[in-house]
Amino acid sequence: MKMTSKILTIAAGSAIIASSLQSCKPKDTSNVVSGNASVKAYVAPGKYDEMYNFVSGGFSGQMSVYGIPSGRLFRVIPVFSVDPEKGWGYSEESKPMLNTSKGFIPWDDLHHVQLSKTNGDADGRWVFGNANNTPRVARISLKTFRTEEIIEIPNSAGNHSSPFLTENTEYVVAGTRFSVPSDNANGDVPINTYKQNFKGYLSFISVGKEDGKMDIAFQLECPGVNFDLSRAGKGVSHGWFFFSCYNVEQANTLLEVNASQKDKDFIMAVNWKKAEEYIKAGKGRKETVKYAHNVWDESTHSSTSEMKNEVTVLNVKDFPDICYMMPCPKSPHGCDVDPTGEYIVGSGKLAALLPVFSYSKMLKAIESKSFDGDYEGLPILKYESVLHGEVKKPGLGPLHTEFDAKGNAYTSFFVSSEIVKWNVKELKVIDRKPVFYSVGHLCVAGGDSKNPDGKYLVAYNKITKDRYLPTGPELTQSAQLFDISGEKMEMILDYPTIGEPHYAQMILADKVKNNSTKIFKIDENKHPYVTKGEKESKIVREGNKVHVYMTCVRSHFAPDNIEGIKMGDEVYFHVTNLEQDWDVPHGFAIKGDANAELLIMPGETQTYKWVPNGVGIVPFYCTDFCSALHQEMQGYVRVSPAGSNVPLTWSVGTNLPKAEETATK
Ligand code: K7E
Ligand code: CUA
Repeated sequence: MKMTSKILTIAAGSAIIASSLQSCKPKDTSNVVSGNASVKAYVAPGKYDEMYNFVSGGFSGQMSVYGIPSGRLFRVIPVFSVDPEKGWGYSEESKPMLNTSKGFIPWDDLHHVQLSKTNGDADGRWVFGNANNTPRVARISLKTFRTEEIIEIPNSAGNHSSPFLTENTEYVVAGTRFSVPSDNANGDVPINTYKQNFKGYLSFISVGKEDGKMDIAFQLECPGVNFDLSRAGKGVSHGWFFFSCYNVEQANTLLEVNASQKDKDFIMAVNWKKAEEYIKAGKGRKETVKYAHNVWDESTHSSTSEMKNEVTVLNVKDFPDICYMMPCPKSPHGCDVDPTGEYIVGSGKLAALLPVFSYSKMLKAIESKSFDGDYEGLPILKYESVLHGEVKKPGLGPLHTEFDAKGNAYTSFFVSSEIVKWNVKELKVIDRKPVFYSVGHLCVAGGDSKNPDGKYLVAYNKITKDRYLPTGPELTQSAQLFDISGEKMEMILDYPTIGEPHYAQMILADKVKNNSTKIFKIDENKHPYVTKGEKESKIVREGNKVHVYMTCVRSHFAPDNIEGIKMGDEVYFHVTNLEQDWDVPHGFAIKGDANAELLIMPGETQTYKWVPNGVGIVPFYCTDFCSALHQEMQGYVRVSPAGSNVPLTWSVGTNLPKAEETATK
């Protein structure tokens, strides 16, 4: 009886919170884009956009590339999910990229993108993304717009507070969303031993200055809370990192109620320079773990997956000058640092105000030990002594904040469905505009950098409802573009997006476009199965493995007639695209096979594994419309029964020597 009534109380409480978290529809849904505004988003046919916009795909696991201000979609870059369109996860070369300590995983959930930085500004070299579900960080090349590296993160679960970069891309940082027992601890424990057994790990992944190669430099073992989001300090606060934490109650069930009990959660300030010193001084402990490190090599057009087995861990409890807790009202989500590095904005999802913390006040509070007890051994700084001030009644359900170069901040409000512009120093609201509906992240051009470009803002909305033609129960997620060059924000465009966007970033096109790869030089192709000219094409049988060294060029494959393949064979088509011309990929697909297609870039070799599933003639063809005679770009394989003595033969341009003979057999 007692039990039941307790459950009812919890359920009722959760209903109240849940309903307050649902969005309310802004009143003036009639808000429309004026004729003048549409000109601002207009990019004439044949003209380039001003900015690249890299947008997370959420549960699609991919990253998409848009032009701003037109909102035109240029490319979907496969990252953590297989992409049959591009053969990602299907070609032999790309399969290792999706390998993990648990084997090949075809999907993930990508929430945050981060452009690599030099001196606090995007430098146009790489863009990073996080896998939320099976913790990983990916690095994508902005030369090839291809995922070049994926590193798995041990001791982590729900890699949400990730990937966030320090000012010179010294580290990509990843905080765990779920605290869990560490990988090498006995995890077979009751769930309600959370407080004793669950830990929260922060991972500092180093990034090679020239090649971008990632390596887990060290991990910080922290109290078992949920790390949600983070930002590096910059400028004055370079050397520090800030993480929003929720569930400091350490609840293990019904978090919507049980992790909303306390008036304040925390933003954890981490002195990573100090942590680095301790690591250099050998204070870390080595832990045996298992994680995959996958690297794409542009010269071999292939990837490798290496299993690693050790990380260095520092338990922050043993080093009291690394971590400090700043109280932050009500389940903070976004934790954003302004361009100067002095101000840190916490966005409590359930808070009716926006606290802005001061880095210099924080330093003073640490110096003068202005503490309010501790949280699991980590000093709690007094709220008043670290607070710059609060923005009062800014809106409902603040999530994320970005900045312009004029001292203004822009915050997204999920519940009240609006973007609010406010002045960081004076904490005064300047403007508010409704969005349609329930915005999650927002992105200002360069909005997390030291020198924001501040001309455009995009709101990434969670709910689309009546904005587009209905498409069944689910509607595309909607992005809304604002011109923020003036005092007031002006909405200039709606455009649909791929998957569910969370964070996105924008960069001036000039920083990227001239470095973009056009072709791969065939002379430099070091693929072990490359075929550098048609005359070199051949087929080699090794037992039941058959290697087809194939070329393609407008508009034929060589060879395009193959006989002597038998049931039980494993056939590897190593297809080299001989083109040396921009934007001329060829495709490769084969009838009735459970694999996808290949899409082979100029000068590249890619491999298609085929296990024949029936005796007979099996056609293959080019899937990418490459020339006027694309439809002629095709071929045949003859599959014979196991044990057949049909000899292995291949040709192009002539009928097989034994055509007549075999036809009569
Ligand atoms: Cu706010 Cu996953 Cu960054 Cu979505 S998160 S909105
Ligand atoms: Cu090659 Cu179509």
